[in-house]
Amino acid sequence: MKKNMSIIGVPMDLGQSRRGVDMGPSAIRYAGVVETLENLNYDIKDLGDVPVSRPDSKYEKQEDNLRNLQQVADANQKLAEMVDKEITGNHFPLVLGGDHSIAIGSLAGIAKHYENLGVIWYDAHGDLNSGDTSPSGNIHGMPLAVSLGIGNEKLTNILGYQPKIKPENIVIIGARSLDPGEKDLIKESGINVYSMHEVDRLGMPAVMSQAIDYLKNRTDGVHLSLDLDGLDPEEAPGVGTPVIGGLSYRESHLAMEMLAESNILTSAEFVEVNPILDHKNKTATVAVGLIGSLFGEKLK
Ligand code: B3U
Ligand code: MN
Ligand code: MN
Repeated sequence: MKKNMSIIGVPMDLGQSRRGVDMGPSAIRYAGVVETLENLNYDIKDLGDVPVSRPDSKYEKQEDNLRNLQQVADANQKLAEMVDKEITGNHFPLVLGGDHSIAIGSLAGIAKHYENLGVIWYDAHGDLNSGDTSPSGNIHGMPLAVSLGIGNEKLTNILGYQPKIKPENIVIIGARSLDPGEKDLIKESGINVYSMHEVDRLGMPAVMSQAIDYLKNRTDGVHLSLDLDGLDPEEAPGVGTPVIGGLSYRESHLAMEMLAESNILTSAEFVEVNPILDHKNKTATVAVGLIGSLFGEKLK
């Protein structure tokens, strides 16, 4: 893993309808992310936060059933440019959200640098909706579809190219709440999914070693997009759309440790921490613990 790392915060809450997730980057910093990584001998440059505008009116739907489309597109454009620049400068980008719509900008900035980017999507949800299939109009339920080139051009065409990723290079882990349109897309596109059913059946060690072997053989870089609602809400209560029956704290640490050992990761983001819904910053603290495992805490 690269020892030079850049942290970018995205105080975004416009991709969904509950206030508070914009404070996620502050909560994760407050829980000690920089200190944790410095103790693991990373050279950290904290670039601060990407500017995010306020909505015009109350979280309005704009064209194509998309809430706050223009504001979400603008912030993701800036994020994409920053991520692109950090990778060009040989820094590992670690992006802190914010709601999951920020993966649109992260992936736009990252995927330019790889022929065959792999993505691990650790999440209760598939985030594979478009304006046509979304039950909510919330863009945080759409970033994977957008990165496949599905959806409004203002989102799919950030940095002027699309698609960003290929369906067969995606591995979703922890899914337990998929909308009908998302299930159809998974079936027809060849996206790999380890839902909670597979995690229960195979166990996390087998799931992670299969996912790692698969991606190692076919990709030239791997991005981890970790939505804290992938974990069980008992352990990560500070999220906007909790779904019971999730991945445990221990399973999640093991997953991060196996990723650390594999050395395949080239970028990462941690999203959906909502301090207003949290208990004593527990979810941000869990996020920082997972970041520690992901960057080699156990290996030292
Ligand atoms: N699939 C639903 C709910 C949802 C997606 N992502 C989150 N929630 N966090 C939707 O609105 O697209
Ligand atoms: Mn998500
Ligand atoms: Mn989710």
